[in-house]
Amino acid sequence: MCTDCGCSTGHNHEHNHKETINEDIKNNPQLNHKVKIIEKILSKNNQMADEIRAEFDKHKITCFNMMSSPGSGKTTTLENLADKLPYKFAVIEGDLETSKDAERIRNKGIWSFQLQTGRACHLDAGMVKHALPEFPFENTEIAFIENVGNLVCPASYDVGAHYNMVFVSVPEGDDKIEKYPVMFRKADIVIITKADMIDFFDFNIDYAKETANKLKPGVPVVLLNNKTGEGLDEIINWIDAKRKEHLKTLS
Ligand SMILES: Nc1nc2c(ncn2[C@@H]2O[C@H](COP(=O)(O)OP(=O)(O)OP(=O)(O)O)[C@@H](O)[C@H]2O)c(=O)[nH]1
Ligand SMILES: [Mg+2]
Repeated sequence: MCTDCGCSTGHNHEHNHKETINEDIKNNPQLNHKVKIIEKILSKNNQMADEIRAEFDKHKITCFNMMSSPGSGKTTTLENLADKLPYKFAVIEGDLETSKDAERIRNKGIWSFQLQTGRACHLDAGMVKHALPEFPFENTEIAFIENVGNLVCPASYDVGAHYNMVFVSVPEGDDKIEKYPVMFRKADIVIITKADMIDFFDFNIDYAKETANKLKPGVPVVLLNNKTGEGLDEIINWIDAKRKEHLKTLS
């Protein structure tokens, strides 16, 4: 898995190989040292993420972290939201290279800042901080952070958002939710994109809903067709509810 950032060490749940890993760490001073360093990095990241959230809170901005594997439809959903979401929003984009996604968002008349991570397979709070000096705090109600396309590592890094939106597309297969539990446990909403492809893939919606709810009881699962916009209103209603929920915590 990811050797750049050590994301793979985040084993905090039951696995049948858990004991082996713990024993390995205990008996291997080098591994033990590495785990301590990663814990320190994550704790520093969490502290920075809290600072980012506090900055958003100060300006009454609700922030959503969008995560999925590459190409699930995060940017396309943002483009469609630009036409319909009744809130002023801004977007922080994360990709290894290029500013393509930020350009797509700007083409819709929305402020966007591109973070290029180079080799890193996820955004972290330190990276997101780089976007803040230019962020239009005074003219924004909602911030979206589009994370690097990756169904594993972004789940381990708090980026200062209030809520997580996790996308999975029909062509990826209905087993992805179960196979990537760390990500789906973090989801406040699961959005199944490319619903127009359902007849071409053996994607069982009921099974996807069931597995999502096993990992995160009560999580809403929305089917989205970005070609027709079907499902977008449901997502907008959810964003609206979360926005109101967030504002209540500030008063
Ligand atoms: N058929 C169909 N295609 C879609 C849908 N949503 C997105 N796409 C297509 O899927 C491709 C990838 O979409 P993006 O929005 O760029 O995906 P992304 O998640 O932002 O990708 P990364 O930023 O690279 O991780 C594009 O060709 C979109 O047009 C959908 O609902 N149906
Ligand atoms: Mg994108």
